[in-house]
Amino acid sequence: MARHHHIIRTALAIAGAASLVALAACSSAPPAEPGASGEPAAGGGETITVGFSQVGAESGWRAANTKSIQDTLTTENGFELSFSDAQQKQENQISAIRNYIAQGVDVIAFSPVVETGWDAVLQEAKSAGIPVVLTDRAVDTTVEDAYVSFIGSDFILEGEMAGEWAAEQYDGEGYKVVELQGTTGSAPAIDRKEGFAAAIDGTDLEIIDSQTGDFTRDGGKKVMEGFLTAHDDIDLVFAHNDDMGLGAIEAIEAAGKVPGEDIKIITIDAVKDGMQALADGKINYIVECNPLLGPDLADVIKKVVAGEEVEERIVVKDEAFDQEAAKAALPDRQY
Ligand code: GZL
Repeated sequence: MARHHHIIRTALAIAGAASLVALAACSSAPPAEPGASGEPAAGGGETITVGFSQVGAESGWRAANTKSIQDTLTTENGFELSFSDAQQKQENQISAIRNYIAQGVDVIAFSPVVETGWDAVLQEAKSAGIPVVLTDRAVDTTVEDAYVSFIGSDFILEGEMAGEWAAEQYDGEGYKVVELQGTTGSAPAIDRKEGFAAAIDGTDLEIIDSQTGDFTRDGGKKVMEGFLTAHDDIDLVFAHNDDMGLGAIEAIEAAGKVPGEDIKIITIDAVKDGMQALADGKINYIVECNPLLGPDLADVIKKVVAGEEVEERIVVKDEAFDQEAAKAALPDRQY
């Protein structure tokens, strides 16, 4: 039976409004008036210019996330979107954000590839009076009120959901676990690792190896090949995303073992390819990470530009699926 974690939006309002006022107060430029770009938009409002810096195109999740943002921040919906793909390099994101500041966009949004190293560019956006919205991943910054809202899943909970299921299913069998970590220094990799470890603490599951596969299918395959060479007693793979889990399946099959049986697999994302492998019995459990952040982003941006209160933290709800639940859910999956 699928487990459902309905994490509802955390309310906050005041801090969001305060941060907006603080932004305006700290900046040298006057606060962006609604529709600063001036062109009329559909529905009578002003067109809102948005600069978005995306992590890259590393996984099925990222492709679905990009589609959601580009399908929502359209001209018809009142936006003029500038979109950049950083190919998973922080320096590319920083230069893209600087370009958006130079263009004088109304709002900047981005999914930070890693948690740290953003202070300078976030201060520059704040000084330019341009509100920043975070999607998907969090930042660790000393800049006060660096962003007006962060929209994304609770990655620690996702790791806990994966670990709790593993504990329920496999505790008492002396399972040896290998972990395919996401991008080093990224919020999902740090938090999913933390959540999973906490959930299996006190069981006899043991993580015997852990390495980054950088959230890619090829990375997962290469690291799993190394694990299979180094260890002959692997019982379970915990992969921080479906794509690395799918790469691990290739490596396990090439080694003459049966994924989902000889070596169990738990992943996070629940994108279509992962859900298909789950339905086919090659993966045993998937915790969802909903990539469809476009509508929430559009809503927050419109409110920010209109000077309305926004929730500082919007936690996206996630579900989880076992093999039976995947078979039932597959026909209706949007991604
Ligand atoms: C999670 C997102 C992660 C996905 C990966 O919100 O940042 O990055 O889990 C993606 O598939 O590469």
